[in-house]
Amino acid sequence: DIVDQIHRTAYHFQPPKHWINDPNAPMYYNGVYHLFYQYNPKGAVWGNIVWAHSVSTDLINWIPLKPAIVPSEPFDIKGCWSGSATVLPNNIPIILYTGLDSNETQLQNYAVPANISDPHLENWIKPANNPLVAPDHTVNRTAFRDPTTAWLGSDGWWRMLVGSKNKRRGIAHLYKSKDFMNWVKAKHPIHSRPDTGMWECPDFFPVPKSGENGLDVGITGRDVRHVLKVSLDLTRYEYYTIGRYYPEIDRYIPYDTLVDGWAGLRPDYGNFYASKSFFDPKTNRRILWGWANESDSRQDDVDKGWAGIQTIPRKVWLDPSGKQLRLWPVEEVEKLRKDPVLMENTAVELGQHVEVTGVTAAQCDVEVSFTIPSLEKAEPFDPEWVNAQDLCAPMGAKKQGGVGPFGLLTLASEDLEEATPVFFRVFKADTKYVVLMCSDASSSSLKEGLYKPSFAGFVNVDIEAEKRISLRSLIDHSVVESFGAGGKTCITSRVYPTKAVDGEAHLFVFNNGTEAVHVEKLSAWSMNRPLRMNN
Ligand code: DQQ
Repeated sequence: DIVDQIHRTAYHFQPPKHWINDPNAPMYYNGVYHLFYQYNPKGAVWGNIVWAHSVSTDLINWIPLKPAIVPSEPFDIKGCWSGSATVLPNNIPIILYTGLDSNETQLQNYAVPANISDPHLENWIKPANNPLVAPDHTVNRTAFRDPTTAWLGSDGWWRMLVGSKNKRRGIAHLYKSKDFMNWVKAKHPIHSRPDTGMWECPDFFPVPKSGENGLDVGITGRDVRHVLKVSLDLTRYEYYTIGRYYPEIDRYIPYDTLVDGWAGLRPDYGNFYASKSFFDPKTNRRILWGWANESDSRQDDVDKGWAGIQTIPRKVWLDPSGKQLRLWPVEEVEKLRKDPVLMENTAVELGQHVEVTGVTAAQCDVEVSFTIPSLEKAEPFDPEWVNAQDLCAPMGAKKQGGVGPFGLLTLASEDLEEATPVFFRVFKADTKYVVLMCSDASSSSLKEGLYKPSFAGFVNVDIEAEKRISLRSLIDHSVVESFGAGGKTCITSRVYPTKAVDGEAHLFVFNNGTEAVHVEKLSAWSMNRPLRMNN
């Protein structure tokens, strides 16, 4: 049977077939970007996990290599799970990963390149002194995984984190070593939190207090903040905090003004999991990769022959407020833009939808800034509304508002029966305005049996002072990755239109609020396919 491949992405990272999940050990080494990822070489469902490996010089075109790490030894015979790369001071990269032994005990292992002068680092060796770390009696042996990039303290000790839990307490264990080979568990975890469940794929990194540059791990100091991101197994969402890292006492302490738990800040409020960042010394950026799982059924995945994509890598830095991160697609993706179209100074009134013509709407990049002449008509905000996601379904694009909903109708059919609206809605609270951003898959497809969540997050902007807000969406057949207010709130949706496919897909600007909004400027580009994408 020829399976319909209309939902395969064009410029997102995908192998030709089979299942993928977490990005692993992203790194830049001697002029080459490496991406490893969890991969099932035998099918489109999770299982038989190996580390697939691709390389790139621009984060856009990717060359596939053979799997780098596959189950072969007693310490990883039941699976080679997630991990990270560390480039040692002598410029040798080393991978830390979780291996499952025959009892499915989770162990922390390492692998090194067989030939350091091979520019692709195709072959990896697992030395005989593995595993490096086995769970002691205080550690849950089946909840002990996903080692971070290690960092060297000024006291000469290496440190790494391993995700874990104790009953319902989420934990990031800290391990220390003088020689990278012998590791001891620190007296206490670097951080933990009750009632958050298993912390998968912890990511711990410094960010400068100001500016958009990144920092390599291990940098500390007065002008540096630290970020701890964890992936919550129980909710399948990620959250992060910003805080201070005190190497002398081996603790990370988040700012108490931030929520440390399920309701905390998220790098993405949609379908985005197991993310991992790395420092790119070529451009002084910190870059974050995340996995976007399918939202169709298991049978759909089997029929398609593939499942899972990596989102476009994002530059990450600290917002000048110090209160959240900002994320933005790496500028390399702009190399794929062609045939720009422009819309300027266009008023969009209540109930209007204005088509953006001249782009391949199923495969495009669109950036728009809206100005809002008046906030007078903003609907009242109920202080009980703490969870943004509860609001997006009842207050979708079709529910008329005051200021908003306004935004984009992505992957829309001509008759608008199918569309994934990405939009803002402004409310008036007691003393300030509250901005909600939604990416609503509920009417994305006429097909039944799909997961069609209404994802949402609040956007921390002073809309009263700015009177404008921006939105960017990267649209690629079955994925819409959106960035509100310059990357303050990001939402990724996976959608499977039946009518709004390829040449039948449309893009509109819409407003369903009584207050007219203005498109100050909208730029949209059709997107080329990379010349080389794992083929
Ligand atoms: N996926 C890996 C684990 C990790 C989980 C297994 C997160 O190492 O905890 O494929 O998606």
